[in-house]
Amino acid sequence: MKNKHLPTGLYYQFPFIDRKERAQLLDWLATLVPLWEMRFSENNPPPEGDKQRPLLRPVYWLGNWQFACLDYYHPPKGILHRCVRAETYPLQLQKIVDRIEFIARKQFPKSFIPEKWKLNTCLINFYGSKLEEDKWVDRARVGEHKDFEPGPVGSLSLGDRAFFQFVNGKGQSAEENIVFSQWLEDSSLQIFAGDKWKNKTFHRVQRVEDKRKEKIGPQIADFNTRRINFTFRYVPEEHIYPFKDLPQGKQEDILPYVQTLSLHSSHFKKVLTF
Ligand SMILES: O=C(O)CCC(=O)C(=O)O
Repeated sequence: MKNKHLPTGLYYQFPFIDRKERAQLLDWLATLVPLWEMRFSENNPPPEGDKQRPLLRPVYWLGNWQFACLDYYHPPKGILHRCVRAETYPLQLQKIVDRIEFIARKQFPKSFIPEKWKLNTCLINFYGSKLEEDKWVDRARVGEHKDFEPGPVGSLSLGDRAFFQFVNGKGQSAEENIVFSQWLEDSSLQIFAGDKWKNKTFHRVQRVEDKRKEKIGPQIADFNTRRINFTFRYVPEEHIYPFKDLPQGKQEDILPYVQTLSLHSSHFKKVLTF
């Protein structure tokens, strides 16, 4: 199913990847060791009224890692020392990304695509349930937010389907707040672009079904993954920093994460030897 009746700036294709590509991606995903990051750190403590907390889910980043405690990429002001050079895409993923870029350039007006735009950044979100004091607690959702990286964002979904919405405001649940809803199926591609979907509205994942009962992703302690989503974004190269170029306090804050990553990633192993 393709895009027939979607508003300008939205694209949806199901299925987008075939069974072989899906199987290859799942084999590779099983080798990852995602991080369960804390929102804040020693040098970036919670602001008044907020508190230290783990993220809702484990994540993995490719291209550059936007550590939560470095406050994510948020142009125009929040660009310095937020994106840390990370692993490149494995070949099978790069081929998929090339196809997504091709579709975006073909589907959207030129004005939606920034100069030098390429999907050089990927956030992999692991959605599922967490074991907390002997109870499985559903953590498979994302609250209203914007992806601040410029240009189209591509989103590839694996596993149970997710109910995804664009909404006008943060934290309002009224029906009239909802601008557009879309079920994101296993192996589907969604792309969103342009002022309306990137800047004017927020997006969220309201819920993820629990129907497929398929084991996907790596083993994660006390966590049961039922959906994995890749969002591909663009960060200008000049805003991506090697670990060694971060100020000392920021290096200290993310060092435990980099050490953990280095146990399984040759990229992060090298980072620590310089
Ligand atoms: O999981 C999804 O479909 C959306 C994820 C998302 O909103 C994000 O990574 O910013």
